[in-house]
Amino acid sequence: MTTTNPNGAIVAARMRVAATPVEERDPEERLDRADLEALQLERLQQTVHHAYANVPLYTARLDAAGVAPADIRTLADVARLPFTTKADLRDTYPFGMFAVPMDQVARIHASSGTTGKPTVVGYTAGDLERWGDLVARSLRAAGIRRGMKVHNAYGYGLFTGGLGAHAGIERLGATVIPMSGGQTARQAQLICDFEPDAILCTPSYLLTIADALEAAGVDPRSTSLKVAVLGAEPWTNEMRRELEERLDIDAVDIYGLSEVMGPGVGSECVETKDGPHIWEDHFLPEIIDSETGAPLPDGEMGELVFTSLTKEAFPVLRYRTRDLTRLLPGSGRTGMRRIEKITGRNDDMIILRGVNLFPTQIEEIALGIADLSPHFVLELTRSGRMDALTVGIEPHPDASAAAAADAADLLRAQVKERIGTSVDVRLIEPGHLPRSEGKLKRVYDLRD
Ligand code: DLL
Repeated sequence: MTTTNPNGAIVAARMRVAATPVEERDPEERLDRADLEALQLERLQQTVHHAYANVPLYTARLDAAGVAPADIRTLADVARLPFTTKADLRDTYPFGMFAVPMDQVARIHASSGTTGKPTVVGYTAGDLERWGDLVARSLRAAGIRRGMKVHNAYGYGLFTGGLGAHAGIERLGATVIPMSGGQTARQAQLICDFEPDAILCTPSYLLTIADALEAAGVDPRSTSLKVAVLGAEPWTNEMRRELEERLDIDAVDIYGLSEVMGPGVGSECVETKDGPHIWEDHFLPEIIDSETGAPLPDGEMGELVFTSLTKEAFPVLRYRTRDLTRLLPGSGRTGMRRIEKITGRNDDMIILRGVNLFPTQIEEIALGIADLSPHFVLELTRSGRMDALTVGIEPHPDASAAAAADAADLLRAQVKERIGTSVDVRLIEPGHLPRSEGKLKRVYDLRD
């Protein structure tokens, strides 16, 4: 059973786990807006001083902009600071933006990046402690408690997902099952044997695991799992509904990025499921116009930008995430603002004959058609000067050939109607598309 909440999110009518009672929340989660903003300002001032004094790139940038750390007198003054981008991390590869001597760096993570050098980030022991606390806060908001078993299928290693989630589970006092990604048949087996209450992985990987359970003759609804904390890639409320119904769980959204910390920059509350609350005591969010860089008011769509407020080894000033969303008032945690569920990144946007399209828009439409599966890829090709997009999609395994063909026609028609562009749809035999083991690659650009 699902219903739609006032924010348009599709939520389960019945929760499988309980919301966090107010008295079990961190004191910061209970701050009112004025006290939170006072804390943010104090921490912002410290961060700007620290970054200016210890990172040559920030010294040079602030000097060039004519801004001194002492000029930051209000939270709005953050807009006087220059932006930081992924290119800055690449240009200072590997450790040029660390703000503490190496003997204070307790851990390094890196993201592979699709092109060129990876981006490298560092943490002091204090940073790792705060990160563990924030992931614990995120998991608590998702309804996970001490005494529960948590199957962690985010990848361990340089990716922040595995080890970041791991520390939070331990910090919460729950039992961690450190699976990492991959070996999917074994994941399914251990879910049956160890009976975890919760699973942490990407939404696309949870689909793969559900398939593996079925392949092993296990009804995915019959496992011990009650809640999944899913993130690291864009996913829609339609995917939430699909996963909740398929596995009889609550599916909760966790957000983060390595440059800003890792998982747990923000997270949803299980009782509202209306977009991640940003843990604003540690990160100051802004929304800007991607084209002009101008700050936008709360409620308007734009690019999400973060300034860290407590990071020691790797402070970031106005880091441009390339994620597109808007800031909304808090709901489950009233003092902290939320972001609308992120369904697109600047980088993922396909411009097809003048129309902007995100892969999640296809996901949303495909999941509304019963005879289609959630497994699809997007292929961009060019013939002459015309770009074309083909949606390669597996029909639902139980659909007849005729039903699958009708479903493909319906997908084509709905994409045209709702997005305003023509695409080709190619049906692919069930089980033949590559399955996710982490972050799923959906778009294949075959244009030369
Ligand atoms: O993906 C950190 C993470 C791990 C978050 C596990 C949540 C769970 P990166 O590899 O640096 O870090 O990728 C960050 O992934 O800028 C978004 O584009 C995307 N992303 C992360 N979480 C979400 C989410 C980790 N909940 C990039 N919804 C971000 C949509 C997300 N996109």
